[in-house]
Amino acid sequence: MFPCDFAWGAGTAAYQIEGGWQADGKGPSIWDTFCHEKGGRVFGEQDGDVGCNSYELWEQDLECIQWLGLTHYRLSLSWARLLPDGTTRHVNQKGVQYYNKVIDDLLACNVSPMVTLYHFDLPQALQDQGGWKSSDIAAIFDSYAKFCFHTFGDRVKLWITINEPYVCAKLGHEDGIHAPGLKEPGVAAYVVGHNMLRAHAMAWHSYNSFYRTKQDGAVSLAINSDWFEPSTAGCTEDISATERCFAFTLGWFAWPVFVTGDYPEVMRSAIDAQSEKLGFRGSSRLPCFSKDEPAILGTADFFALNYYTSRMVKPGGGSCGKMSMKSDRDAEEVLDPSWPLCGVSWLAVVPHGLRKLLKYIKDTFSNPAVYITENGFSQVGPLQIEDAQRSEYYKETISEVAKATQEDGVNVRGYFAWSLLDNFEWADGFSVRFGLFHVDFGDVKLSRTVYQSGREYAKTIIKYKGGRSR
Ligand code: GBH
Repeated sequence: MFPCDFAWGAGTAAYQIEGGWQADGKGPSIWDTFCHEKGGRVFGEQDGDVGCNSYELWEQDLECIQWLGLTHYRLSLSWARLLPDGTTRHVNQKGVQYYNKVIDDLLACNVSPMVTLYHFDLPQALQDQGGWKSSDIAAIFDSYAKFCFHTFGDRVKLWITINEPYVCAKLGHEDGIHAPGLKEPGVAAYVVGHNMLRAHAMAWHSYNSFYRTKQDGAVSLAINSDWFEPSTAGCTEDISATERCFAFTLGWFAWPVFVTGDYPEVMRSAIDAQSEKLGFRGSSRLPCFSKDEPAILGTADFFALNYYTSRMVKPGGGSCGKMSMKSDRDAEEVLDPSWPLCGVSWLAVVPHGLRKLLKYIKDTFSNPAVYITENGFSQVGPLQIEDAQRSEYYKETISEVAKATQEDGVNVRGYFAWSLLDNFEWADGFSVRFGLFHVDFGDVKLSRTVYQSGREYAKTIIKYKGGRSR
């Protein structure tokens, strides 16, 4: 059903679980700043100061990982814990020790780490110099990446440079609902996305030139995408709106890396047309890649996909007369009434959307090796440890992945549930729970309790691994 070396994992991100925001010399990140601002934009003015306190309670997380029988664990490094001001001028040895212990403990338990270098938490010191909007950030990120490859790469074989550049760019710089909270619609997100691609590519080239021979690992970036379908099958307008949706999310990052070295033509022409309409003068809002810099094309050793949900698409949103990504894209996303919602309003449950998206990735990007680096279901409101519905959703989704592998011939190498633990869910604070383990945030011990969905996931792993013991 699944290849015997299939990766069965779960994921977390540093800011969402670690806490210890000032512990042992860690520098502040943009999420520390964003959460601490008065009249803040996070649910209940909550923050990740303590989170799941994984900085101190890592061993409990490891027990959860072992309990589930995972073969892989995806974690992210806190850049500001390792390099408090973001640069290699000053290394925080306590941070290095912490991640060394996590990685060594995992390997001692026969669990392979997949390590994300950047999951939304830029060192504040770098934000103060312009953050991802500054062109200098690419080289600074590259130094950080080299530092991590050098320090941890003897043991880490799967690397993700940047998690969801789409979310950082759009939610952080267009909508202002993620750190750094900027609202500069129609301009900043494209600049940020561009610099993230440059940063990713530089880091991949560094790995390729200086570390690959010795360390023999693989490097990619995690791209989030919904599955999109025309609202009315066969309707030409809906079909082209759907194309624009793909171009402005998945294509934005996947086209440069996997197909042409540049943005999708549909995206560029839509932005150009809208710029013209709005009387925009000056250089293109969607930057161009420089020939003097390392190539973007070919800078991924596998495809890393974060999939949560699906949408129907029709034209719309383009006539608001303002400069914004929405108006550039001119495509409206709608929900199919037959799709159940899970916890949060955006998460329509569409397991078969993942199968279709995987097939689309196979066909569009020349059959790459694919890791599903995130997929999951949330719970809000009263706590339900016996979360039968989430269990069911996981089961259905994994069976769609099986079909994609077996029937569609997609080269899926692994599946990572999001998330190992209930955690700080960004703008939603602790009000939304994505864990396979519940964390009791009301109790100082922050005790972890497995959900039914965690138990079922453990069983699924055993089933497919042919009786791996737990
Ligand atoms: C992931 O992004 C993140 O990588 C992860 O850290 C996070 O915990 C997980 O999602 C669960 O949320 O609120 O209507 O503006 C997934 C992609 C894109 C999904 C933005 C939520 C916000 C919709 N996300 N989207 S809305």
